Amino acid sequence: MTISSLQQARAAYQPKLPVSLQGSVKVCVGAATQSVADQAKIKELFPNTYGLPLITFEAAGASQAAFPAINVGVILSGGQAPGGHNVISGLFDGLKKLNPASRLYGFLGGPSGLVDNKYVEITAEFLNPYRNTGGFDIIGSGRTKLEKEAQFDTGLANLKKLGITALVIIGGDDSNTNAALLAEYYAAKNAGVQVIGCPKTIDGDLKNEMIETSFGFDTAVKVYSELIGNIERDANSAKKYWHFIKLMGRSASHIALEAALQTQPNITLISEEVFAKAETLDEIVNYIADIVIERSKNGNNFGVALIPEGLLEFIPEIKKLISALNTLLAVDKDHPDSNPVVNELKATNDNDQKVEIVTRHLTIIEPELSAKFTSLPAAQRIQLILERDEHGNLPVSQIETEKLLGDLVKAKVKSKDRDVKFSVQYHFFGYEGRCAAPSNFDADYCYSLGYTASVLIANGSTGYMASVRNTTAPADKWIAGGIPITMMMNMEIRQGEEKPVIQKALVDLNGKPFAYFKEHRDTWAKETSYVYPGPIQYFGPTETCDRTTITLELEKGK
Ligand code: FBP
Repeated sequence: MTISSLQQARAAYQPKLPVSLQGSVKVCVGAATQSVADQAKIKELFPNTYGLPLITFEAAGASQAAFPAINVGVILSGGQAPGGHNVISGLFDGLKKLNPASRLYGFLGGPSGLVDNKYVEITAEFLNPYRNTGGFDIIGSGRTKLEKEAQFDTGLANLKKLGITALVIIGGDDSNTNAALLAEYYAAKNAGVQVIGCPKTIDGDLKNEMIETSFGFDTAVKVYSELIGNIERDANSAKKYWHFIKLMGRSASHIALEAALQTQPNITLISEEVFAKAETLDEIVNYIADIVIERSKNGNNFGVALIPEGLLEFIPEIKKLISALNTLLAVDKDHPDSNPVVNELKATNDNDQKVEIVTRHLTIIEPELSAKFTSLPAAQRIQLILERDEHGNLPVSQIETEKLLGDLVKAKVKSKDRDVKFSVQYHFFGYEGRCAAPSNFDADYCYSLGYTASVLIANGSTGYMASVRNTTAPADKWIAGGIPITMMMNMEIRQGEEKPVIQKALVDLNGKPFAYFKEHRDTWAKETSYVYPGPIQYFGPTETCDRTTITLELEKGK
């Protein structure tokens, strides 16, 4: 493998660990836990893994007791997030420290690797070139949902073949929900396999009191903020374009909010606020158009607007439409050919025909929504009927919300004031940040999470998520331990069925990051208050290189 000079330099970086993990570890067992809601139901569904105690690690004075060699499996699940390779590095180093004869196997291509028995042994030689690098390419990732007993049983048989007694699942809220189901299933069967989760997703929506942030968020937002800053500088230099930038984050607007805090653009839409205020598409367009006109009156025919990719699903009228389309296009995985609408769609490659088929069926069940569907531009209509993923999600990253808004704002501005110049450029930042070389924060955080998982395994824990807290302090003061996954769960309706799931953390409209943004956004809209954060710094003073996100700092009262 040819590697860049930055990669060479980063290969020498030794991620920082909390003091508690630097030598022998003392395991402190805390109080029993409860799920965040629906306690009786979650308890009934997880009789073996409900109510487990919190676990915290402390530095032990005594030397570590001998630990037998074990075999462990690891899976990367879902979208890429910077730092995944370091979780594996931390897990590997932790396991080898406990017993150099322990082995780590990586299942290939995500959860499906476990079911299809596709794996590779992760040796030091194989792992070393991936340390501190971005990407998930060491073993690949995938979005197969591990939720059926048949998958669990096949997986177990494959784990047994390799003598694996513990499995680490690195994923987002859905994947960790499935980790909890797997942990419970194996515990109920006395299968002799522990399951540990790790909190991953650039979206930043897997967080709570015990999980301060999901890994990858820090790096991804820093990459987007660098790019947004560059665009702001271009906008402020040329003074002739508005830039509409869509930012990843399937549902939650944490990325858009953090990027706004880092770069102070003129407009940032926060989906959660749109939903709370039940705003219509027209109201949003009106809000943007008014800012465009006001800036133009001040001689500023330019600006930057950030749009979270999940926005459409948070506009109540469009949410209703998407939900009706989800029902219309739902595919039963056990009977994939049973939906006549989907079969009709599959029979044609012509987009106009596809839209016509959907409109016809929608008119029969929801005539009002059919009218809303028809009112949208053709490109967005076809994007709204794209195939859903295994979790039933609409692939929002493929919907050009920025263009939809751009077209509508153009028309609105013209209707309000014909003399206002409005010329728009479109961008979508998502994939650019997901595989970036992890920031120092993510490199350290991920390594610590992986290392924590190895200690949880040694402790015999199952159904836990690795947790590293106090992350706005220097890394040696971080608090490592384990949180029972059932503690983060509640019951939600998913694809028409009530299911136990990890609560997704959307932007808290009463939280400090949003409050700060709200206090400043009108000034940022009128004035040109851009901040240009520049690229992630890996080498230099700790205040520059180890700083985490503004979101985390505000949440932690820094
Ligand atoms: P995860 O929740 O699996 O981490 O993925 C998040 C994400 O990056 C979203 O921001 C984005 O909408 C989606 O993945 C894109 O998915 P895909 O990689 O399948 O295009």
